[in-house]
Amino acid sequence: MRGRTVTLITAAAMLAGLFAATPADAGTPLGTLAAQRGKHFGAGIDVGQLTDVPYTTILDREFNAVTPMDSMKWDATEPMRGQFNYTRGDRIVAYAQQRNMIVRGHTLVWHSQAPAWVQSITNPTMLYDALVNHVTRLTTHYRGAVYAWNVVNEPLDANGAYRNSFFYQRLGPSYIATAFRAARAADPAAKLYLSEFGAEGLNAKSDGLYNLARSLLAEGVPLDGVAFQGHMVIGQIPADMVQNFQRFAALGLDIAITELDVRMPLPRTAAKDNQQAADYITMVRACLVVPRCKGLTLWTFSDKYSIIPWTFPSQGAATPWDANMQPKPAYSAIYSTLSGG
Ligand code: 9MR
Repeated sequence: MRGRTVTLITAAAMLAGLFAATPADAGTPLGTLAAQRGKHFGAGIDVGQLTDVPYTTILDREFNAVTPMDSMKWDATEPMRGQFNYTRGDRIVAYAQQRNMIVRGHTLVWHSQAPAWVQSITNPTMLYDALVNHVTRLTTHYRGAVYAWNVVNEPLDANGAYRNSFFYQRLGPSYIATAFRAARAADPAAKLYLSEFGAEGLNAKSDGLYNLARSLLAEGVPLDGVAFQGHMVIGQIPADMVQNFQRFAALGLDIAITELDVRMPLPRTAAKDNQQAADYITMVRACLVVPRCKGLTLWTFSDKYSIIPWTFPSQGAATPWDANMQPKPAYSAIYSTLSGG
């Protein structure tokens, strides 16, 4: 009887620890716990948020990695041909370096947030030159400061075929290899990643991504890793995600979860919060159980700056801290999982 009571209390305490919002300053920083497991724990951030003290208090305490959400994209860094602007990216790097955080660079070649002048280059040789120049200049400027680059972002369509982007239309699939080779030539030490969304589980898109990664490696292209963005929906984490991650790792590649959020249909309820907490556990655990998974990055960690409400109308509350920087059950869930629970 006594033993049974103890068991019940323990189970209740465990559940409370897992699903009740613990004060944000209660325990060991998540970044420290992740580092103890050999992983980084990162946040997507941008310069506009760095003066938000309640926000940066959590950032500084909990995270050991950052990704600029927009400041290193082509439209930010080379808005006019040959005119490079590193101001915002440099601020992120300086912020990170002062706090011993690593920086994941995002992103060198993407069909979106590419300035009009790039998109309007119809001559393949000129577009090739512009691409090589952009990649070379960025990776040279941030050599030694950026630990890993998402070199090419979202090159596939939902079926796993090449996305019919302006890069693909003018250069064919070789623009991908070209970008990786230029990045490696300029910064031999940075880890070079291929990034995609919707490829977390086994599906047509991840099959396409797997075949692309395998063929790049077969051609000797300097590909080091695959970035799974991890824009997830509550209750819909693919059951075969770890199996999928493992097949990429088996190619000899690193992997990372690079833009994690778990959105829900609004309004928030306790039941949805608990489902979301369970989903964050599944995501964190997937990285923990795959040795080649280098870490996770949240996009971002507070609902105040989450892109979900304006990307997916009537959805939101996708991050572990609410818009007032109060931790949700997802925070406690990540905490327990990284602690070994
Ligand atoms: O977080 C980014 C947001 O600030 C931008 O307005 C948006 C524009 O496309 O891009 C967001 O981040 C995207 C990321 O760079 C690539 N994967 C999808 C993300 C959400 O759109």
